[in-house]
Amino acid sequence: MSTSSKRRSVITLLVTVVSVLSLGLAACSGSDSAGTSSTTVAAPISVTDVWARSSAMEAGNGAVFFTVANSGSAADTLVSASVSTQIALEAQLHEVVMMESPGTMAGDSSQMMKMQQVASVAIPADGSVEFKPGGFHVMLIDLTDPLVVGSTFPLTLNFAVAGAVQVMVEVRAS
Ligand SMILES: [Cu+2]
Repeated sequence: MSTSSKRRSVITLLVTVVSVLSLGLAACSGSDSAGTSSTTVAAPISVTDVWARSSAMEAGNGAVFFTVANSGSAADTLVSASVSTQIALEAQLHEVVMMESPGTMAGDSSQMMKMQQVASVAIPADGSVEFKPGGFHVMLIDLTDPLVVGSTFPLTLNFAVAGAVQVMVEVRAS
């Protein structure tokens, strides 16, 4: 008489660390049809998967992400980044840090994400450092024009040992 129907309850988990996943997706979306390579090698330093997104939360600013790999046996240090004033007033090295929210309600252990400028970023020997949402990034201060998805622009990364490495940044939606 009665159909035994199983009721499936779907539990939605709000995962706040999506940045790791989206980075993986970004790495997989290899659309190399444009003919331009965003990979620049200044051995032993290589910079890959260079992309930028404009940030609605930071009006007028943009963020650039990439992976720096060091295949050498000596450590290097990213000391600064620079960009044409046709793109932005200035490029800064930033990191995102988690802070306990000062005004938390009872039982609420919320954390705030805050970004701050860093003087340099160490690139270990035979290792790599990911600049990604929620972590290290290059902040483009006071964009001259909004970053248009699909456009590209050059960015220079200055390393203590490898010197200036110019990369092409591809603007993506996220
Ligand atoms: Cu920033």
